[in-house]
Amino acid sequence: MFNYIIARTPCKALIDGISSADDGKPDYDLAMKQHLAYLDALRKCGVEILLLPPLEDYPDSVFVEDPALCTKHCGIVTRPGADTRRGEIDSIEPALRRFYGDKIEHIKAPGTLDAGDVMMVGDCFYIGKSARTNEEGASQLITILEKYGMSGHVVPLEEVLHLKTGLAYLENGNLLAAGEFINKPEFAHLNIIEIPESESYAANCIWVNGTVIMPSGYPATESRIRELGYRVETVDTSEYRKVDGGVSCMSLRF
Ligand code: CIR
Repeated sequence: MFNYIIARTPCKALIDGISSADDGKPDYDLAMKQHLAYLDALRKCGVEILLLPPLEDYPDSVFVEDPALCTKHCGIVTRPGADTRRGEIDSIEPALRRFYGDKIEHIKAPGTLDAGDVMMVGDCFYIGKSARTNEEGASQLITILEKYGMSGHVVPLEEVLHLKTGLAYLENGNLLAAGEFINKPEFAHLNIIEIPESESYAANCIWVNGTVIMPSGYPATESRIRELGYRVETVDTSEYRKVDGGVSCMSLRF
């Protein structure tokens, strides 16, 4: 069960967020509307939301998933791999302290880690080694997790930005997987739900207390998730997709 969500209102500079999508810049007004609808979908899942104010100096700061990792036992302030995002940690740490008190840990230089590369499966965390998360960042995270009785395992990735760009754990042993993740031996013990290439963006979903929140417009994926018995909430994330973001990136869930 998740009780809390941390999210951040998108700033106007979102239109200058890092992008590899080649799909134009986000429309800020539409992005705001989509963000409100996303928060509504979360509220329906019975969580309390802490909404942080926009940070104009950080175009990608709506993607709160990357500068922090929230576990059952501690909050971890990461060290984001992109220079333009590193300063986001200064304003996420006070938010974490409200929930975790002094149980706050940090990823330190030369480690880098975006928590979009970290997927929680119970007490075990899979850590993508990516363009944003380096070996040192991953190994620091494993040390922190072990200190609190949890574990971490590194998964190299090549094709996508973050581990959770192509994977979503829906609890109960069910894992949505797209592209390079479909056949990874690390996940062979889980029930893999294969996302077709044409819907690969929909692999980025979140499970929140029995409901799966997913992007709208991906009917094959949606029906597979429904067949598994989940309640589904769809949200339009078109403006976030333009800056490589999706459903998971816009919240911390714990
Ligand atoms: C970035 O490149 O950092 C942002 N434009 C997108 C971050 C997406 N975050 C995530 O997948 N956790």
